Amino acid sequence: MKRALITGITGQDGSYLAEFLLDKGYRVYGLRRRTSTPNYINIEPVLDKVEIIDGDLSDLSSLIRAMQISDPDEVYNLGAQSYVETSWPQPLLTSELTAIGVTNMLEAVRLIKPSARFYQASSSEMFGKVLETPQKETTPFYPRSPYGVAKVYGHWMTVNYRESFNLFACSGILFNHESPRRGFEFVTRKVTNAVARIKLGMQTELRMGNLDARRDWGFAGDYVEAMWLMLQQEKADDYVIATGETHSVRELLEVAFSYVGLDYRDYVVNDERFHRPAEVDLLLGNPEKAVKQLGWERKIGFEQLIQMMVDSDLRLNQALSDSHLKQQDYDLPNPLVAASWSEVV
Ligand code: GDR
Repeated sequence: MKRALITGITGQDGSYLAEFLLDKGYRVYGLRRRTSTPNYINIEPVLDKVEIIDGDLSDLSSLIRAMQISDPDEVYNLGAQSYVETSWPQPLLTSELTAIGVTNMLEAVRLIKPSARFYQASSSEMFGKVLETPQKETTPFYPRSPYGVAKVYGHWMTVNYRESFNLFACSGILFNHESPRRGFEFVTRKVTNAVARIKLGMQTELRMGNLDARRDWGFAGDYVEAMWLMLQQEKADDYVIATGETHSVRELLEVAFSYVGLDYRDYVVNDERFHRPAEVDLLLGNPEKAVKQLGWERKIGFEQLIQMMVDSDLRLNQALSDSHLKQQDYDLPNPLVAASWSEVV
């Protein structure tokens, strides 16, 4: 039985990957950072099937311990401070986890089990103020946030550990990928959740930032398969994972609101708080290398993805409204929330 260690297992990607690997018969270990109110909501359905190990990407000794306990064949480094906006007010924390955390994890692999295969969650944010469109593996980086800078560091460390120590280390340059499990602060989920709440009479307006930003949005469930495929190849390499389509935030609003018969212009309010100090205006990935070499393909398109998220948020908010829970209760380890959640997602 193959064994995998996932950092960031409680996040969107970690939870989809854990399910994917369990289906393939893996024994799955997940690194969990201690918080005063644990949030297992994404992995609730598989919590009894995965082994949780306490640890933190900023603490090398905890990663060494996690490697010793899990003795993994594959390590997926998905943990990070992953919200771009937070990286301006918290640049050092972002560097500590999103950049140095990668070196810590690579060191733990090198010291304890250098034969383990390593996946690094790199990001399209590394392309930032893009120097070429569409972006591919050879496109130079120009990050536009402390988060983007930290990801560039992690990416090059991964490449360097491959070239210096011969680790089987891959970097997946993933463009935005979303799902009903996306955190509420990210733009797709913020919109689909608001659409559901407005439709159900629980909210009257939606405060937004830059509507002209364009992103290449895919489905997270499709993207975790690409992570796994990278680690099954003969040779370690880096791959762009994207849909090859770009849409503006405005188009996202149109698709989400019109799906429930509403016009976004009646509800959306511009709010300076959600504009960023520096913006990434346009992302569009070219996934040709992954399609050819990994045989990877995305299954879910943009409209279908957004509609799936709106449907899920309608069910979730209806369940929460029926049980008189408030939106902030989502984050609490409340069994009722967990129950409604696993029913709807
Ligand atoms: P991003 O995702 O920064 O691309 O990074 P996000 O969904 O936060 O923003 C996408 C774009 O939408 C614009 N925008 C808003 N964004 C948010 N969050 N809230 C708003 O109200 C709003 N209004 C407009 C943003 O300015 C931006 O242009 C995500 C993260 O998952 C990273 O961790 C990952 O590496 C990349 O995707 C690939």
